[in-house]
Amino acid sequence: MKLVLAIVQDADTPGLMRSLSEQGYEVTKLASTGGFLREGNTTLMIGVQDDRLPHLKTLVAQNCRSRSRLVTPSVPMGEQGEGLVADPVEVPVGGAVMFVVNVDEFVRV
Ligand code: 2BA
Repeated sequence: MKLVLAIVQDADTPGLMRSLSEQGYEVTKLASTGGFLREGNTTLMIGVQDDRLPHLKTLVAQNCRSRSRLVTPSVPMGEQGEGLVADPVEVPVGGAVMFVVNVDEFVRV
């Protein structure tokens, strides 16, 4: 068995959770925040049998699309405080980031 930690954008979460539920996956949803953009995202914990892992990856890929966000880099203060306005840069986000972890034991009591 594997534990998949899937970090997805909030906008993709409802559709992905619907697909996962329809396909019989069990999911726990956690509210999370990206360390770089400091924006909310969603982390899904999905316990899955090894043979279903490729199908799960396909579902995630189908439901999560890549977007870009504009970020204004912070610039260190200059001596005269001039020329410090940095242009926004585009940062790609997603589709999704997945960690796949081996599960030693799954217990339901
Ligand atoms: P954030 O940390 O908010 O990152 C959003 C996007 O910013 C990333 O998209 C990436 O394109 C870019 N980015 C992140 N760190 C950067 C840096 N130091 N310099 C330049 N650009 C940077 P994704 O790679 O699709 O990641 C989406 C979200 O997945 C991340 O949100 C974070 O919450 C999570 N994530 C990604 N890689 C991770 C990792 N190795 N460990 C833990 N969480 C991760």
